[in-house]
Order: sequence, then structure tokens, then C-alpha cells
Amino acid sequence: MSAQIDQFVHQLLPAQHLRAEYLHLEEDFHNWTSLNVVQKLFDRVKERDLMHRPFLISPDHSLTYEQAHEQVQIISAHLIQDLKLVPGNRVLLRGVNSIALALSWLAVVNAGLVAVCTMPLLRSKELKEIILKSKPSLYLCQNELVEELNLARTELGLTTQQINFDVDHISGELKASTQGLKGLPCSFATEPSDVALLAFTSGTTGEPKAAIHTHADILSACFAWPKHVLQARETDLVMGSPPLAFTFGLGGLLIFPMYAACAVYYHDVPYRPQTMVDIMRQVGCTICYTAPTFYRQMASFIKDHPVPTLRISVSAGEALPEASRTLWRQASGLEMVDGIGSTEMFHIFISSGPGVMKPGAVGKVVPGYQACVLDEEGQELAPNTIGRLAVKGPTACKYLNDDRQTKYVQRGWNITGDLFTQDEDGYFFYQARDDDMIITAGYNVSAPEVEDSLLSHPLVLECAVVGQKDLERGMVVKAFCVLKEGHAPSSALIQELQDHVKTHLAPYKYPRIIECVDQLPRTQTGKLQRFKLKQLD
Ligand code: 3UK
Repeated sequence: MSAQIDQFVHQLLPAQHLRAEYLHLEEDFHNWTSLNVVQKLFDRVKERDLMHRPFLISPDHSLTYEQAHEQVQIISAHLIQDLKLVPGNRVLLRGVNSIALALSWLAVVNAGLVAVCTMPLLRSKELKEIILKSKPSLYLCQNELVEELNLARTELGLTTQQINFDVDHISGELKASTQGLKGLPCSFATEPSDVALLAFTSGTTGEPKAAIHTHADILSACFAWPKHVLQARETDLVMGSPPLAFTFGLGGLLIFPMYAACAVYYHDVPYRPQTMVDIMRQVGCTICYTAPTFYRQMASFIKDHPVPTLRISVSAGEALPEASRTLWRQASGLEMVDGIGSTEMFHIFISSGPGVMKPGAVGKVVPGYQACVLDEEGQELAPNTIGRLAVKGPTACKYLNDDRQTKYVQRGWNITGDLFTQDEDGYFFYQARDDDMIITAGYNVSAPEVEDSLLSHPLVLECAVVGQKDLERGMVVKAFCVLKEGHAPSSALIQELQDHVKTHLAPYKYPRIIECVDQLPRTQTGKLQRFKLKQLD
């Protein structure tokens, strides 16, 4: 059932038989009669008597839960009453992580509207694809980022209403005409299966897909990884680099802090590795989220400038090489929490954590989820055998009107596209994306495994390994390396790197070709774009 009046997204949900099986949590939010995830999260803070606690913090502003709640109500009222939006309408959000963006997101979902988050760096071409798929009724855009959005709208001939906001003026124009609206309805009693979010995949190739998440999905996600693994406290201060338009960032830097009633800090300019360490120290950060490469780059700074308050560092988005885990541990004294999640599943479903750590493993399945490794026919494989990762839980893949639903969901399982092994103790070991396995002269070589070995060499800052077509061997292993500052490539160094790999791994895995480059192609969420390196061949 659905209470949303505009049924656009509901009508484009995959048919029931194409959906993954949901696993129900002890408290099954999917079966409640009414649920609005934003109202529920604020209510929990209220019940715990923590509304006076700090919530949203920036260099110039700080809002308590009480103040943020009031702002959210005002913006929601504006959306419903002045702008005449109807529950179920989509609202496109465009901005860097900021208090204004966070309040806007919360107000949109609180009002029963559907948030369509877009990455700040997207260009008009990419914005057009998102607009055509999601058909927003309103655009909320940070002043500094209007240009590409205007271009997209002009090219599509759209005149839909748009409000531009300023990150420095909390909710800026959003509340300009709402003075005195207090007391009028501003939130909407959605049902658990009503849609809260369209999350566009940051996929490394192809046309973007929109993953649909309901109010029950997002609340359920809070009662899985954040409850059992992260275990944040109300005194925590969270910080990190992933955008709120990426569900890794949305969960980590907005939803899960609310679940814990703790504070989150948004910086006014993009983080660089050194500034991130400095700011963590200045603001007293206790929990930090970013991608593996960023931790690698922060390691050298945090070593000399420790952040004594930091107690949890979470890495996700890409495989965490063992060499990077070690480097970070030595530099910061912290054991990394590595978690694999996806846009389709909303957040992390396999993770390391307190007492859950094995060298080389991502971790164990998060309570609330089930995971296993399947063969091509969908049969569960014996321990330590490479196969396709399959996951089920209280969140599930639901693409908006997309044939690729049948690729991600098979026989009720969510198939992430990753190759894994699982050992007898239930630890999951990442091998590769299913298209990143290199088959050379009949041997299987996982690209990340070779990268991990190269990264353990002291002169390698970053690297990427791909298969290059080869007449004799079918494919050969090729590595692209970024050297640490002050080191130049030479044939002696390349030989040294090859020998380094041969002493760590089976010799057939060593990269026969090594090319030194200045930087590697990455997506806006920090994922390596191996396909671009393959195209270079
Ligand atoms: C890869 C990892 C190894 C893996 C995400 C945490 O990354 C997120 O979502 P995306 O949709 O990509 C999903 C794919 O990324 N991946 C992510 N984390 C890891 N591979 N180790 C990891 N720790 O291929 C996965 O299928 O962009 C991550 C929370 C929310 C997210 N959306």
C-alpha cells in the first residue's frame, strides 16, 4: 500500500517476481501501518531526550537537533503549501555536503516527497539523464552549482520551478516566504513502502540506474550495520568525504548520525588528505568515513599529526588492500573498519569491526543480512571457492524501470557483481569485480591481489592492474603505477617492482607490463575506472 498521491515511482518499481527476498528484522518496519523515516529518526532523538544535542555543524554554524527539526518543518511546509508539491513528487537536490543540503534532504523526505540526489561534479549531460529518468517537480540547487543544471534544463526545454540556496544561510531562500506558517501541516504520514529516495548508481560504466529506497528500507538499514557494527554514541562527531548523493555518504554522514543522535561536521571546501587530518583534529572528530586511497594518502600526515579523538575509521567503496590497512594502522593506531555496501542495498552488508577481523578479509556478514558465494547455476559453493557474492537482507535492489533488475536480482538474491570466497569461519574475502578477473595462460589472476602486492612496495602511491589482450597468453597482467613524490620511473625500478610481486605472489601473477602514470582515472565516488585503462590498449 502507498499513501503517496503521485504514483510515478510506484508504477515503475520492478514487478514483485523480479524483486529480491526481504529478510525481516526483529522489529519489522516494512509491516508498520505508517512510517516516515525522517519523523521517526527525530522522534527517537526526542524520546531519548537528546534534542538539545548538537547535530549539524559547519565552520560557521551549528544546529542542535531541536533547531534542525524546526528548520526541516519550515522547509517542508514551504514545499507543500507554497510550492504546492504533492507527496510522491520528485525533488532533485544538487549541492556539496552542507547544512543546507542536509536540511533540504530531510525536509523533502519529511514532506513525503522523493529525494533525487545528484553528485556535485555532474555535468549537464549526466544531469539530463537523471532528469529524464526521475522527472522532478522541483529543483533545489546550491548557488555555486547552477550553471550545469541550467544548461541541462535549457537543453531539455524545462521550466519546472527551481530554488537556489546558499550553504552559508542555512536554508536561505527555502524559507523566505514561510514566516508565520507555523502550526500548519508540514510533514506527511507516509507508509513504509512509500518511496523516500532515488539513488543513482555511481557505476563505473554504462547508463545510470536509479535504485529505489523506501522509508522502511532506510530505517531498516539503521538497525543493521550502525546498530551492530558502528555503534556510534551521542557524543560522537562524524566527518568524511563521500557526498550525500552517494548512499555511503548519505548513511554515514546524515542518517546514521541521526540514528545515534550524534553530531556531523560538513566542511566548506572539498577535503584534501592533509586538510582532512587537520580538520579532524580541530573539530575533535571521532568517526571518519572515506575511501581506501584517501586513507593511504592521509596516513603520512596523521602519523606526524595525530588525531587523539578519532576512534573509528570506516573504509568503503572499493577493496581495501591489506597494505593500506597496515599502513593506516601503523600511522593512526586504528584498526580500519572495512565494509562492502552498494547503492542497491543502501549501505554496508559485510564488514569488519570490533572482534571481527582477519587479515585479507573484508569481514563477516552484518547481523540482519545473509550472504553466500554462488556458482554460475546459483548453487552455494564449498568454503574457499571463488564465486559470485549473493546477499539478502532488510534492504534490497529495486531499480526504477530498468531491465538490469534481472542481472542484480536472481532467485531472490541480490548479486552484487563481485567475486568472493568465504572461509570456514564465515569471513568473506574479496577477489575482484566479476569483470576484473584476468585469465592469463589459463591462470586466474585477481587484479586487486596484484595491486595489493604492488602497494606494499615503499615507492608505490597508487596503482591499478588490468588484463591486456595478448596473442600468446590470451591476456597478460598490466599495471599502472603512480609513484610517490620525488621518484622517477626507470627500467631498474620496473624490474624491482616486478621482482617485488614475484616474491609475494605466485610468479605467474606478476605484471609483465608496468606503466608509470601521474594519476589514475576515478569516478566521483573514488572508484577506480579500470575500463578506461583497458580502453588505453
Ligand atoms: C565495491 C567494495 C570491496 C563492490 C557503497 C558502502 O560502494 C558503494 O556503492 P556503489 O554502488 O558500489 C558497490 C560496489 O563497490 N565495493 C564497495 N565497498 C567495497 N569492494 N571492498 C569494499 N569494502 O564492487 C560493490 O559491489 O558505488 C559502499 C556503503 C554504501 C555504498 N553505496
